[in-house]
Amino acid sequence: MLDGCVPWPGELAERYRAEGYWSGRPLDVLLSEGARQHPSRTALVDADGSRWTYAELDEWASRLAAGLAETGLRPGERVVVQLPNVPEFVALFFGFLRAGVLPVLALPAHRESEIVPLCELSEAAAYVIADSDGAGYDYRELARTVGEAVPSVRHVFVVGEPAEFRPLPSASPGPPVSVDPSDVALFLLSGGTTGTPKLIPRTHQDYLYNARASAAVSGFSADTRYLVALPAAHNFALASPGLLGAVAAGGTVVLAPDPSADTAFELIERERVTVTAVVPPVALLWMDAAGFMDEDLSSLRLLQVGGAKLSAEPASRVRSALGCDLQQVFGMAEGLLNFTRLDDPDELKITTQGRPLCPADEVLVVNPEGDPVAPGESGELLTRGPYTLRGYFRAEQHNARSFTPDGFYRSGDVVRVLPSGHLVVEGRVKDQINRGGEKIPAEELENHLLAHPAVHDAAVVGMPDEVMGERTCAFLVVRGEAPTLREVTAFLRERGVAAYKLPDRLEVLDGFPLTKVGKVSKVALAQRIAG
Ligand code: J2J
Repeated sequence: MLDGCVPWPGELAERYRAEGYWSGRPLDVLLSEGARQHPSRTALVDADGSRWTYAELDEWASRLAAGLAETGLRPGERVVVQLPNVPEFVALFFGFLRAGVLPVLALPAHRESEIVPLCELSEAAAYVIADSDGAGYDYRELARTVGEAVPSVRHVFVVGEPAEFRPLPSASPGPPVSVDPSDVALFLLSGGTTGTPKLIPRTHQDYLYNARASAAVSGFSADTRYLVALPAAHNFALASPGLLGAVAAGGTVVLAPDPSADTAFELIERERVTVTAVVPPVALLWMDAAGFMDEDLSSLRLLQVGGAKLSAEPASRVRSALGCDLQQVFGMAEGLLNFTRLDDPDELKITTQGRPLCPADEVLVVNPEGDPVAPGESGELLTRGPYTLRGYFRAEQHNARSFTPDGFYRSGDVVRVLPSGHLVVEGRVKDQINRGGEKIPAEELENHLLAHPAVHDAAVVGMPDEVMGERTCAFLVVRGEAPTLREVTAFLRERGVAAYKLPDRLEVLDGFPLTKVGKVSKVALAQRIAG
């Protein structure tokens, strides 16, 4: 396995192979087999209505792969990819797999403070962007900063107007590069809890299983038309089952530039979309909008909701509001995916976050001492399995804390397991805010706040919010005059912090409440602003 990654131990690897979860095939077979089996079916449709068959997408990916190689990118090198939901994302994703070059999937919302450390940590050889986000933000500016700050970045490729950079490379396809299916295919980003980014290596065969098994459990077929409403770089929209699941099933991927009801409903009607995945605030918005918008949503059969907890009340309204079935998905880019099943009773679909995808997923629920709780009691979810990472990339110290000695990933989520095996997510022990599915590592934001000249101490906590689930409150102890929320957010933007990480509220205190062991008590802080 790539240096800096932690492989599965031999015994478990043997089991995953023997039981058929690891097929020993590269991830790219999803597209290459599709192109062989049904070349003329529609694989991809973009927001403007441009369409690509499986054969065309396959050819495009091969040309990109050849272009990447011709540019001098070698197998095993990393490339940070930051693209919106454009067709180039899909073609390039497969192009990278074919060239053996490893994409590091950043989100379009990321800015300098996320992208520079990512490029450094991954020692990225290149950076791929769109020219702009369509709303006035110019990624080429960010690329200039990256180019100056990170010497390993040799190339910047731009979808759109390249300015001084390069367009996406393209060349006549050469012989395929052979890849080891047990090695890394791509890197996903962790939601994180610390001050520095964490990269999640996903191997060819683990991600292939992830996409195929998710597609099966969600009933994907050749008739599936999947709307990519969340960022395609997110594990949910990419592979749970996401666009890779749709390709695995021989279905069609439809790209939405944003998840607004206006955009999504129009595409659902135009393309007869059958399934999509959203975060809870988007589901709430869509349910409200469906009441007064008149697009025809009758093609929609399934709405997947995950990324943050969907409460039972809105969950119970999905069918009447949108005319489709609900599937709750509790997943993580680190691996473990839980789905409610299509044939589960309504009660489970509405009140649980699903059960593990794979029979070989091991789930432990433990108390703060690390001992298993009694069945049905709540505790922290630990997990290992055929598609759950064994360690973050180049993060030995962090790995020692994030994994048990026998390789279970400490999810930081507090869950309870029902007799049926379904999990109910009850909370969290990790120091992270989940703002409508977008994850904010508290320590990272606190470090940025501490850089402000008037800030003596900072503590960030989540506050309950009806729509977002949580919003972010920054508590500050200040020197001299306290800055306003507007000043603080302007300061954070200036530092290149992604907009979704900006605090929604500011509270200034003389000092922080402490726990018995003298640490800042986030529980006490959260209580101050609850309700
Ligand atoms: C409560 N919390 C949830 C849920 C994720 C599918 C779906 C989601 C993600 C994802 C994903 C939750 N109820 N239904 O990768 O493939 C919180 C938990 C979890 C963290 C992971 C996928 N679904 N969560 O959200 O890596 O705290 O993945 O540990 O972004 O989101 O975040 P992320």
